[in-house]
Amino acid sequence: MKRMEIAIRAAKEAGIFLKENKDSISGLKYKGSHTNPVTNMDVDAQKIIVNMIKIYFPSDVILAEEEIGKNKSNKNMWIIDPLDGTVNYIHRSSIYTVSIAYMGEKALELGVVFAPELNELFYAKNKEGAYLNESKVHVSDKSDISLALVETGFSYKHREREKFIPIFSEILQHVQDVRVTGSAALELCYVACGRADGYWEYSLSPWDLAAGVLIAKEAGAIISTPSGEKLDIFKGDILAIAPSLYQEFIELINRR
Ligand code: LIP
Repeated sequence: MKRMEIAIRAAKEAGIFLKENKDSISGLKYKGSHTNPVTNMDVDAQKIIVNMIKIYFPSDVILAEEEIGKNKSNKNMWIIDPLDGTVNYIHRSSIYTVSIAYMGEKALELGVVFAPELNELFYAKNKEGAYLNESKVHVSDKSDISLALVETGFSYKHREREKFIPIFSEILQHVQDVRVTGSAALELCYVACGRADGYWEYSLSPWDLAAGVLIAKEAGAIISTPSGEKLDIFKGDILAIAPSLYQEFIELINRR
């Protein structure tokens, strides 16, 4: 059994579990502040994924959002967000995903993002293109930033939110519109399939980013930090954007 097959099977099983048990949310806790909730559903969805991986790849290392004593490696491991969009989920929104990636020795090897209530499965393998369900996807060819629809998100950390507002204001004045969906993984996939022309956000976790970054890259997006440096998913600042918008967007976002 190949890792991609297990990743897709696990994402679908965990996603269907989340969808079918939305009214069984309990054990609502907060990690640090009221803006960062965790529920029994995050933990139970993660168990579905981790148990399946351990059956087929018992010696694989796993980094998962709700894992106690998270592994300290940064390669040859699974990177899992069992429920990306937790705030949306606890408010009964349908905008949430399961995100599963595998980081090899030098690069991300596979990424799977499943949105169960949208019935959308995004996936990619390194150097093999990006797909939505059975169709190959590509970033948009937008070149006029005033006509660009870009996505972003608000950090759980209050001090980050205060710093973010001036940047948000600058971008909002120069693009067609800005959207915040609450799931980094889905926002990266929307850049991959051209529904959005770019996405940027700060202070994310590696599990928010890993799968969506590979999918967006394989669909032709330029991937960097918002300041134009090489992305490190373990540092959490991300820009994924259609190539023809990159230079102008970088200049805009670094005015503040
Ligand atoms: C969320 C991200 C989102 C970000 C939220 C949160 P979670 O991940 O997907 O983009 O704005 O602050 O980090 O916590 O729902 O897995």
